[in-house]
Amino acid sequence: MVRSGIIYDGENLLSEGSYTQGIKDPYWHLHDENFETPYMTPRLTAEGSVFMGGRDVVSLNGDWCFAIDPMREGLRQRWFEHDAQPIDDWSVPRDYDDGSWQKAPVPGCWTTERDEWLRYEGAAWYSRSFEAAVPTDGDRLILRIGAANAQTRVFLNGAFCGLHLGGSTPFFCDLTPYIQSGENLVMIEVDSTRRADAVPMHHTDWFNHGGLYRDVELVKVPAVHTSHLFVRLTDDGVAVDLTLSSDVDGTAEVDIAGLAKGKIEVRAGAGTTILDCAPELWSPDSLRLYDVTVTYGSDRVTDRVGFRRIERRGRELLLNGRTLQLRGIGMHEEDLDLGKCSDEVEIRRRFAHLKDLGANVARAAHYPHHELVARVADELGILLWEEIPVYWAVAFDNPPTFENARNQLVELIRRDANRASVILWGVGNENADTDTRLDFMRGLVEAARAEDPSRLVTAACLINRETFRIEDRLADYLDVIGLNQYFGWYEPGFEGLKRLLQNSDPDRPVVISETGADAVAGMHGPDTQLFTEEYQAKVLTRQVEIAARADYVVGTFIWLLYDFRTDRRQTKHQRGWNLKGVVAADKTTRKLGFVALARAYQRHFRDAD
Ligand code: GCB
Repeated sequence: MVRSGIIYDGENLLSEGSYTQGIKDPYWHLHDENFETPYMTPRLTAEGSVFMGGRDVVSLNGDWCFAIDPMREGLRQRWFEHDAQPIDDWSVPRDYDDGSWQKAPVPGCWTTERDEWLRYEGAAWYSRSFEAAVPTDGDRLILRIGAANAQTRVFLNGAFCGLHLGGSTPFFCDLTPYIQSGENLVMIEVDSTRRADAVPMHHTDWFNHGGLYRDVELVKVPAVHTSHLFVRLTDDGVAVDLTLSSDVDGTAEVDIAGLAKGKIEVRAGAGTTILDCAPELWSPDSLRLYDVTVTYGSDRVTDRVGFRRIERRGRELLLNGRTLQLRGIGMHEEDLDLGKCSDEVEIRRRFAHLKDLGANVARAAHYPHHELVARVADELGILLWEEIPVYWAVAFDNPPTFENARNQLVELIRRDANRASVILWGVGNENADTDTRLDFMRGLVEAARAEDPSRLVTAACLINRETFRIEDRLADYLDVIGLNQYFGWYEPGFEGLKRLLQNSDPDRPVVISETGADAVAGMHGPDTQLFTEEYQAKVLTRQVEIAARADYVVGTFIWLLYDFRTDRRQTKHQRGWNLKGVVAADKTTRKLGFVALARAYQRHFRDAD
């Protein structure tokens, strides 16, 4: 194997050379600061998505070999090329030996794996082998990674397969060109370094967990396979959009069990049909899901889909034609033991708390949560706001940052397009109203609408502290205006909130997308004392009550369900935690605010009869 490297004449880097041929500098890897450049493309993007419903997969979850790599030696020395070399082989760097690495679980966050890794932010390598056969008849073998935070490079058998940007969406890597019969070695570099030009950027109010933290699996698909299937209710019946992996013409069959059957004429790899039928509608009170099967050639995919209509009329929100009020709660994906990992038990616990609050909707903040969240929400009748981490001051003037955000949005929409529970796509959170931000966000709104015309688009906007009005130029492009405001916490008292709501006269629905107050679980005192449970309870009660008086406010999302780790909070009460949860970080201890919020929701927001 030829290992290319840098030829160095003692002073200057001359050119790409070879480590084994004509070695001028055996220490080339010490001098090459462009070591990332060969591994920036190909990019793993939504274009490579595979529709997963109903497919057989081989799980690669389990213990992987693992090492942190703060100096980026894995790329500099090309560790992925050297596997299976004995460590007394003189031709390879002697800094690497993945067989003897420690084991780390996948899915898993290294930040919660060992105390000394809690604040390790940087690159780390995962490696494991698996058995496979070289696909025949044009079949493809695809690796799917549910999510890895935040920048991920995949290598198979020494070859670089692609780079994915973004820490919360699934991505796909076609391994077919590199697969060999028998044992294969996959190595994955996950880099959790925060960056100013990434999405999110380096400054956030949550903890930066690193890891390959969602499922990793292999799926074999035919040469022509379903990349995306989108099934939704329209005025004329059920629309089925099919996108195939290549530009073929043909006919696909669609079957919605107990409801309708039909054909989809596919031209240049895409087709739509509208099935004239009237499904029983899905709603939080009626959890009807239909089994949908689509077959194209030898490719057969399935999904369980609920049909419902979400729309806005003037300043109202309507679900299946009836007024909808959102009794909401924000959630992070964060766990004392699991970090960013979620499993079904954890997800069901969140939703059990949500139901106990009398809430009907969750804001899955501030990035795409585990895909099971929307599946379980479909099954339990909980509505969802899902969003991408365009949070605070992302590099709005940087086109690659926009492309990264757009790609994450499309990856999220393709993943959850068939989930009835998802009613809102959130495209941003608290971004200052500048010209570049407006262009950036308009682009995202357009991308969301192009990908999914059936849902509403929102963003969490800032209040204008000078005019006390809802005044964000982005509002004109949204279906629902989200408003983050913290009267009673960052702003003294509630008069400002009343003024703001009275001064404003939006032409579309508004939701309070965040409000709340920190409380130390177990700290009691008068309801005038900050950080007590009593004070938090008062803020939540007042907030819900005042917001409900404005007829254009169609709901509130309290910030938030559980206390969470965040390094930017360093008061004596917080010490690295945001304490706005109505439940403590143990996910068990309910604060007084929990009961207060449940009461306020019951009193002020009712479902339409
Ligand atoms: C916000 C942010 C959220 C923070 C929250 C807070 O406005 O959107 O991410 O955690 O305030 O607690 O201050």
